[in-house]
Amino acid sequence: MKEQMTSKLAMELEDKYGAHNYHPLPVVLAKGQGAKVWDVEGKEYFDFLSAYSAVNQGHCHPKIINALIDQAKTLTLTSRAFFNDSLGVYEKYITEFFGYDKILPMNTGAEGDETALKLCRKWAYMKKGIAENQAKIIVCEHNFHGRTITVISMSTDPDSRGGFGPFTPGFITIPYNDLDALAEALKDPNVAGFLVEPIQGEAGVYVPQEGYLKKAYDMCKAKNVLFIADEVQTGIARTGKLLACDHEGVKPDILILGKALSGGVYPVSAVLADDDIMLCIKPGEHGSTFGGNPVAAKVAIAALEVVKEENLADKAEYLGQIFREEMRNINSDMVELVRGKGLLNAIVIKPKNGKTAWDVCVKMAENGLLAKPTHGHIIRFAPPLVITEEQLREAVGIIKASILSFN
Ligand code: IF1
Repeated sequence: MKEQMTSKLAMELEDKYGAHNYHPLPVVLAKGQGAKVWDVEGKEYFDFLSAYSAVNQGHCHPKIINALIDQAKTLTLTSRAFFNDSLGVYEKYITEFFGYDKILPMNTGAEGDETALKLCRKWAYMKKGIAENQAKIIVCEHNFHGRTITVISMSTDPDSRGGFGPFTPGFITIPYNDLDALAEALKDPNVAGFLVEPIQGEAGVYVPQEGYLKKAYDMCKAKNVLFIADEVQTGIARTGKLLACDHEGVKPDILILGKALSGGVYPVSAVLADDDIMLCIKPGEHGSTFGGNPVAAKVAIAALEVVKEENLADKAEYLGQIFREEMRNINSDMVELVRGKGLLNAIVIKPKNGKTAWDVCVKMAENGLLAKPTHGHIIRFAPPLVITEEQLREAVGIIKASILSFN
């Protein structure tokens, strides 16, 4: 007899049989639709994490789910040993959508970053004339680009990199949002690229000063260095524009996408670049079993069509203004700072009477809203972009009541 699933049982199973590489909030989800999720016992929540900005189009968006089902019943995986009738259609669609010559399709965000690093190094040796194995890539302190060994080799976070050495060489680390430090690092003739998050999500939604991205881009161009934007978390309308770089009119030389590229329905990532960069990788030099598979292709087309059809970027911009305004009006000294762009926002919590950001998140969960602290005292708020204004205002009420309950 199959045991009845309960939240308690689900957590026990994960504890006993799963690696302990996460510390989730004690909430067990069973259903999602739009901006809402439900736990095993049927309690309803506003989802204000959106799987770290992978569910921008809302949970189980019907258009994306139907694309998944239709293709899954037809042809799921061919490998790239052969052509198929979906990949080229997707490649045309996405390159025209973002304005690049070509895409290299992968699956996870980390694979997208790894692909961008390989592409940048190849370009350095083939086009910039840097000596083999001497290419350097500038990265920022407090970056987050994924969990693979080379990606954590760029990390400054002890939790991300501690105990996983030895690390991949060839990175120069500078402070984020510091153009003088970038100028200094760019003096090195072996620098091939600058990899940057337009907003540092994991670090706590750090929005750089106005003009930082444009100035950084111009400085890179002046030194024939590739500007590489990791928009895995900030892309796909999350910050109020299709890409966070669009706020400053910057077109990255290499663009990395992931997460909401599939609406949270399937692992899909992508690296976009023009021919003079992309064609540095020749047949057999890079790839992936699932990269660009027919299901990923059809799901990503549907996910991007939803972004356009439902005007998600403008919605994020409009609702984000309301959200930050409301957060700044909370009458509590626990709210130290509010920052963000579009519907990627965070509040910095000042502990009060021993209560921390974690306690606020537990209280919000009790009150029907899910969010999770990052780096201890920062709570990121990133609802699906399909949330309605009415739902957003209801959610703001929950956040306010939860924080004020500690007064
Ligand atoms: C986890 C963090 C966020 C990303 C950026 C690449 C990747 C990510 C800017 C890699 C992934 C995820 C990873 C996930 C939780 C989440 C996360 F808390 F880990 F740091 F969003 F901030 N570039 N971020 O944010 O993409 O390989 O995961 O598909 O590791 O728990 P991925």
